[in-house]
Amino acid sequence: MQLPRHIYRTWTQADLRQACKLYAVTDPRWLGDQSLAAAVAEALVGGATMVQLRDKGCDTVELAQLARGLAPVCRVANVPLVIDDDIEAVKMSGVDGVHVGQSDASCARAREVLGPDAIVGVSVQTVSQAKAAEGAGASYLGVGAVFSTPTKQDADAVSLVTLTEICRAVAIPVVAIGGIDARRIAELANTGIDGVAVISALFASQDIEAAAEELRRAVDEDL
Ligand code: TZP
Ligand code: MG
Repeated sequence: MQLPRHIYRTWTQADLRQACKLYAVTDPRWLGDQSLAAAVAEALVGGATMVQLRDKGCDTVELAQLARGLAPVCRVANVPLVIDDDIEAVKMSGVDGVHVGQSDASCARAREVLGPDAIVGVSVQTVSQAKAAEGAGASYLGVGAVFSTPTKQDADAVSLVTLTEICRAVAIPVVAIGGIDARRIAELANTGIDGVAVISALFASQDIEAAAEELRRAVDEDL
């Protein structure tokens, strides 16, 4: 049975700021013979604070199915779960929200379809995109790629100066993404970000739980 999101809980902006500390973005490439739920559970035990289901190879029904599998794991950890890029899959699965990029459905559209309590995250690369997303009802912003990354080779680069300007320009939480590992988190210390979003630093690791612990320690100590 699917538990509708509004019966489960909603996330305040203060909750979301905490949830943005260590944002785990999934990638099927690294799973091997481990299930997605098992990999995510390890990340959560290690200290991940939000999860995004991201799988460019799935259609809407498949994404909704995967999301239904992850939802109980995230709920036990009291961590929000959002889906990359697919508003319909969010509606079907009843998870907490969606993350949209600049070439996906608009933030305003996502907000309109999912309602005022849903989480709507938006990827931005400039101050004007950041202000527009906040004005359109974004819950948080993802900014990147702050470092180059093999995970998304076509990602636009965002300088740390622009990242800092974006953090100053908006009141909603901001997470940096792209090429971030525990060692590089200190480089982001004075930008004003609330946390980091990572794919390979977590899911390409042989020990996801230990990787999450190390990342979380760096976030808590360095940001
Ligand atoms: N958006 C900008 S960079 C990126 C996305 C989805 C990939 C981040 O992956 P990694 O492995 O943490 O560098
Ligand atoms: Mg997208």
